[in-house]
Amino acid sequence: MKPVLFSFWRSLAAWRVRMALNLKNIEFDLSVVNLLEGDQFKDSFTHQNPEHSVPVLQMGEDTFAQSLAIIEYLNEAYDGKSLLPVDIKSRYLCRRFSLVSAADSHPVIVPRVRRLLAGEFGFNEAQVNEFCGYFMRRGCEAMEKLLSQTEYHSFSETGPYVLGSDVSMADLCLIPHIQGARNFGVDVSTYKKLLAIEEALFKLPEIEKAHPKYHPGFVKPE
Ligand SMILES: N[C@@H](CCC(=O)N[C@@H](CS)C(=O)NCC(=O)O)C(=O)O
Repeated sequence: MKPVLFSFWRSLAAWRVRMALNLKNIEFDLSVVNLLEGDQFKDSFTHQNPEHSVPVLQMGEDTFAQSLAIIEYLNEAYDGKSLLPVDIKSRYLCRRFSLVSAADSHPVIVPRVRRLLAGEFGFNEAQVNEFCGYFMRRGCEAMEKLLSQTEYHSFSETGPYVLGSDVSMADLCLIPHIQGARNFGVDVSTYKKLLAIEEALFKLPEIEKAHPKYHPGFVKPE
């Protein structure tokens, strides 16, 4: 039986995992969890993940959650393209870059935070978007600056991705981050290094086919 990924088109974290599965050449089915309609709180989903969030990856009897933990698991359990570098300093750099988005920006822009801001703190839609845009912009700025620092910049001589010639978990965090920033009105045109990496990544079919626009239920942002 194929693995099932519980996913939503707008989820940045589920997007990371779709790209990882494609890069590892693992066929999977999608099960849509509509986060805007509250599917994450239904009993049928809650027993999969008590955090009420996607992605969740069902593989046989096993259930996996937390996108970066899933990516590392897939990397260790499956042959094929490595999603993290082998050299331990490069692995650290990969994780550090990934966490700028996955740990420091993305967690504060998710639906549960937006609901809280609007419901408990009276933010209107523009204020919620401004709040989210602020954190996504900070993430973009940090990633763009990191790429200029010697330890990251030296990779750029070997290839177009965050860590040079090999696509890594860092790229899987960068792509959804840029789109997430756009979704909240951030002008990303100043982040030239991020945009160049994004463009190179979308030339890969494994990356292209994971785009939310191919996801069931996709709604084109206005
Ligand atoms: N750290 C988790 C984040 C999971 C997460 O918060 N996912 C969001 C979508 S990107 C979600 O399902 N949110 C549901 C909600 O906020 O109600 C990961 O990387 O997997």
